[in-house]
Amino acid sequence: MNAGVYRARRAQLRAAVDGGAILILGNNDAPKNYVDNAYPFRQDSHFLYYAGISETGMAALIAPDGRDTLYGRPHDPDDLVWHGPRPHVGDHAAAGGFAEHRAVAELGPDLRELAGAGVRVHYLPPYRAERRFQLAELLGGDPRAVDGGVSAELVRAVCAQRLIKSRDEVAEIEDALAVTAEMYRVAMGAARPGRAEYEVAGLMQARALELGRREAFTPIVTVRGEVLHNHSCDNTLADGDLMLVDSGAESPLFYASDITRTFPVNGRFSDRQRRIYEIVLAAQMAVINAASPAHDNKQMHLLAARTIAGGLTDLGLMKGNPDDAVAAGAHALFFPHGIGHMMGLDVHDMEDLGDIVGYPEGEQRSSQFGLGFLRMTRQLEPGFVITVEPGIYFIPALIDQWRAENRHAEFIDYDAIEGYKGFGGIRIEDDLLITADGARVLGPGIPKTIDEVEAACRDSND
Ligand SMILES: [Mn+2]
Repeated sequence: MNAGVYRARRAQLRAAVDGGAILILGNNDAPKNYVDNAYPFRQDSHFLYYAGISETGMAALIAPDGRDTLYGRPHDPDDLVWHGPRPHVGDHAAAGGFAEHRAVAELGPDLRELAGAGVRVHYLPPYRAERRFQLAELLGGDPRAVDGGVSAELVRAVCAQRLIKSRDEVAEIEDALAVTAEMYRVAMGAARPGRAEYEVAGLMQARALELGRREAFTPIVTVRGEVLHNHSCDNTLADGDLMLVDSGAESPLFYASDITRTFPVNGRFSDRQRRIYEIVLAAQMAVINAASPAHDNKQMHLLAARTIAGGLTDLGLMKGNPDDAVAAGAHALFFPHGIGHMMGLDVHDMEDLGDIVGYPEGEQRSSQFGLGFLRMTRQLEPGFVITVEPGIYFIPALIDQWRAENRHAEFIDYDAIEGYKGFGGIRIEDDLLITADGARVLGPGIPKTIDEVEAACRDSND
């Protein structure tokens, strides 16, 4: 994006924070096992939003007088040998629309000078331990006091601004989704009995890399879909298994995409898999069709939950009135997580800022199992990008535990679900833009109906 975009974003932020200077720190390399062997660098998302520069050792200072300064590492002659020529801090400053640029070594003295003149320095909550020490050193204080000094005003202002996605940001997300669609085409074609989960994961990652992209988060590629955040992929795919893949590529400007598809390893859903799949798909489509600024996201969650409870009641796995079952929380045995979350530069957008992103101020998370995992209850607004990701899972240990407690026995037929242990899980996830009067599924179509998924599974890659 051009320099004017970043300048305008900073001006809007400055206007939303009443006085003081605003410090947005970039990320440094994060060591894996020693300093020079680092994790792949990922810039801080707030820094990307307000400065647009993906490089280590930088900071942006948004001054009350409107003269913004970019801080960066000056050139070290050795860098030329190890890292090759790279842009000067001044070049970055011009690209980001900064009036001033200085060596990062000047940041501490500059901040202490501001503090000495009685100017408050607003900063965001640190999510890396190293950042706490950096802030303490820069501002002259105790690392243990850093969290207490976070600016609630700045958190509110950044959140309000980043929640609403511009046309250019939506285009970035759709660009990421085009790559993600390719990754799913590969995955559905590659899955077959005898292959390992890691082979499918590797082929998906290879497709992203071939297209010059990285994954936006550690993917889930598993036939044990009932383990919600299953990051191991050592299982061998077997005839009759369902494979659940939750993955997404990053855009050129580091926006995320987040898609889940569940497909049969042998290319054809069994009747039982088909029936459960149709319920999950119905829940997802109900939310996609209903989502608009007229609703809040808790309503969307409960709509999905009622659709799931209704479907499972028709199947004979649940019983009684589905609405009452959802009010009691009985559906959470099968659908224990939330319907979705904000998405943008972060896959869970701004989760580092806390529940202020998804919850109206003062509203606490529910204490009910399942509903408490919902990351967002907010009223939907035009420009929000959210995920819609209902699922049905058969988690043997949870079924046993609830059955032993006779929990919600008036709504759950425990005898009927006994035979579903080993079924795994089904989740279907898309990314949704809220518009003035409805919502639009972002990106190119990725096979989702039973016919589409089975056809994509038949398209072998080799
Ligand atoms: Mn998601």
